[in-house]
Amino acid sequence: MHHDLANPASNRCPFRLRNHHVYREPLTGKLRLAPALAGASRRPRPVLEPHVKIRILGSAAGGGFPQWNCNCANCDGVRKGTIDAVPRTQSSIAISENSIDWVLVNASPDILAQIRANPVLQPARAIRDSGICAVLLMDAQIDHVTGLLMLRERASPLPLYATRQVLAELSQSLPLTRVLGHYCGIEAHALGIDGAALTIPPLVTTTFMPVPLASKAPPYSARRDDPHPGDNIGLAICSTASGRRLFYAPGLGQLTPPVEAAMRDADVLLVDGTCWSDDEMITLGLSHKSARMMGHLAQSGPGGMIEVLDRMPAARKILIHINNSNPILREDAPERAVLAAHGIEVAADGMELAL
Ligand code: HKS
Ligand code: ZN
Ligand code: ZN
Repeated sequence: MHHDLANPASNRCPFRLRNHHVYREPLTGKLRLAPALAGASRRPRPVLEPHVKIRILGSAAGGGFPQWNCNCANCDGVRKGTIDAVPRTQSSIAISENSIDWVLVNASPDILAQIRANPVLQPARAIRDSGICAVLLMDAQIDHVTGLLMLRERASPLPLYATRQVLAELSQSLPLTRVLGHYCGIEAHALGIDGAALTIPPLVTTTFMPVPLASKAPPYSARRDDPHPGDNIGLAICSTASGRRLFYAPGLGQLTPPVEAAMRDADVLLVDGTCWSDDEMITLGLSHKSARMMGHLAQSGPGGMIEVLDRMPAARKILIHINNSNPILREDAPERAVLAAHGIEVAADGMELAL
């Protein structure tokens, strides 16, 4: 699938490199008439190919869909093929400007299947090679980091971008970086949460701005009950060529002012779709915890994600990190019709976005 922005918002990106000849109409990669000028005696204006591509490698929450140990109606139904739903791997996205070098955002336990399903990530240039040029981690959750172990055979140290807190977890409680030191090695880059944006080589027209989230360190962490800014981040990804932005937050429990601001600034929102209702997992007998207790804002109900998205100007609003228990996994569910009425989409593996 390839989706362009249907109705891009105005150019709000503070980075103005190379954008002097980029227009703000929908990006199609072809010459076209701007609607206001159609029929007028003006020459068509060139519209450039979108520079920044975002590939959704995985769209499910931890455990994937179906989840290995689950017999809920969704998991059972998708296994048997009796419901209108497609399987999904654990959430991860990849970002590229040239379709050759990709920054992986979160390394899911399903990374090998995701590489198999996305030929652009496969070796193309040398006897040993990968399209993955760097990995950025948004937290230290098992469903977001354990894929790092699968990248151990690479020939050079893996550039890894994460906050100091996340890097600390990965050298202490879950010491993946120490383990990987005996294989490819890690080239660690600490992400600041002071509102500064960074670039990740070899990408040059994409900036990444970490946004601190109010949430907790993972269950395994020694710091679980002592939360700090930097334990979890959202990510504002900006194409400096088009000025368009995406806000990515697969785990979002609370709307703090910086999150609200980043969401308002975004042309595309790719946010927490874990649960439809706050008590979903309790009602189904799957957990004793509500979505909120697990750091996830449910879609329905007062103050829920639908209400949040309703007040955002983004051209596209997409849910990701969808738990196996969520009724929106069924294409024909009434909950899906509710989302559609609010202009909200549901991510699927293989979906591609462009900025
Ligand atoms: C299931 C899981 C549910 C699930 C929960 C969370 C819990 C944890 C924490 C999550 C996720 C999937 N698939 N991470 O049993 O159905 O307490 O911090 O992030 O991906 S939240
Ligand atoms: Zn998760
Ligand atoms: Zn299930």
